[in-house]
Amino acid sequence: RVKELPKGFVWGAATAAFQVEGATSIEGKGKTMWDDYLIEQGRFLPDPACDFYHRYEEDVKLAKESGLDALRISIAWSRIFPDGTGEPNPLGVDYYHRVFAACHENSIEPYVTLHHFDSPKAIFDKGDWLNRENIEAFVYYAEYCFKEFSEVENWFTINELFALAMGQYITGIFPPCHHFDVTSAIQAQHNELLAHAKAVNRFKELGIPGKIGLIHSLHPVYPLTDSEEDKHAAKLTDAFRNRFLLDGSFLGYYSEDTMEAINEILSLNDAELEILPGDLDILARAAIQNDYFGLNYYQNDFVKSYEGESGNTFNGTGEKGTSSALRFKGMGQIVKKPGIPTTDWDWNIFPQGMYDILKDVSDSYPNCPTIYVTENGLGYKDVLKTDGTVCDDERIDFIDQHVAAILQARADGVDVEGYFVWSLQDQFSWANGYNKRYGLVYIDFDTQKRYLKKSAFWFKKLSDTRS
Ligand code: BGP
Repeated sequence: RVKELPKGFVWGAATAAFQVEGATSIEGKGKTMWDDYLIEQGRFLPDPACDFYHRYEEDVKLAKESGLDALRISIAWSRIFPDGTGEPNPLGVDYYHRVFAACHENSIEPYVTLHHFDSPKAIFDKGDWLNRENIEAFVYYAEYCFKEFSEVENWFTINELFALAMGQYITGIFPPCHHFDVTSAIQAQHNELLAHAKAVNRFKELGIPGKIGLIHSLHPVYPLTDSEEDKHAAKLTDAFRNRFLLDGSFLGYYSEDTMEAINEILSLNDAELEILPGDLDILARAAIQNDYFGLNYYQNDFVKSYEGESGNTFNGTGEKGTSSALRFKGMGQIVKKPGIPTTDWDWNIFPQGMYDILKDVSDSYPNCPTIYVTENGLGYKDVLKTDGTVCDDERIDFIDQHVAAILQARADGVDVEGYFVWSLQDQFSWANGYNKRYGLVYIDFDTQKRYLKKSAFWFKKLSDTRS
């Protein structure tokens, strides 16, 4: 399949602070929205995860050995501002300077996300993204980072606004665990778009050298059948899951088509969205100032029309077949399609979706700048053999097929310039814990020993084809 990569193509891996660092309560770090919740839930803890806080030098070297020249890292807001705002914590600031230095010593470019699902507890307790005061706190934090970490050239404001809002307010698998609270889900996304836009506008006003963008996880949506009902359900789902955020990010307003679908969903759920005067001006200013767009793609959605009440069952254990269709009143239901392979966590494996969504974004949003695929990967129950090897052929095959789709989109005119596999190393998964492994590097969580998987060697081989 993929024999070589284009010259200059960015070849990286992604991580997120809370999923790798551990060290959740030392050296002045404040709590996040997750700390108490995970203890109460009692399934798995985020400490020490893969102890990146203490082992970042080793991991960055392993990234180099795997042929990476870019690494997505997120800053934990509550490591810089333990209470979300106020005075910075010098130990947290120093830690990230050291991480970025380690990257640069290994010729790895850090791509830095400011918010990756980990609002400080103080911010979360005040309503998280639903409270507009927190938007200002985010911009304050962002501005501090832009100025302090001048060694960083590539920034992302917020990771996966949709996945966060869905987890928090629709499926209830992220704190505060509300179910089908449609008003909060849509409002949180609008407010996050504002936070992103304000941070981008500030970045440009201050003339910060470097580049900035945001990250959306997109699922291309396909009607299960050709029936008018399924097509309509797919249109609604696409508006709710993709268009609302893409419009807000790259048009600077929500198009009539999108709002027609969103309003249909809102009215059937007795939900509402508040857009204040001035909001759209803020979005419009940012919409033309993004330097790049980070697109995360894991899977697509097949959609069937649905008339009943909302509900779903989540597979957070990796026992194949234990999730149910997501049934969403007034929108549709997301179902499996016979013949389409799935992972142990019931995620579709559908590389065609990567091509389709890249093409769609590039064709529909002329303001969308250069795209990086900032996450894609396979959650798998990898096995470490006694000889220290991990033979993850399934992962290699998955990445290979998806990178092939990206290169095809590129050949067909899409400006896509890089790929970040999720993830560099096995790490903590928000709603699945530790048996869902994604890394190029295997972590023995008992000993914290690292082992390069077969996929890391494959990644390195492809990396070398660029020179
Ligand atoms: C994305 C997140 C990541 C990561 C990944 C895999 O939505 O940005 O943080 O966790 O998905 O998801 P999961 O861990 O649920 O399998």
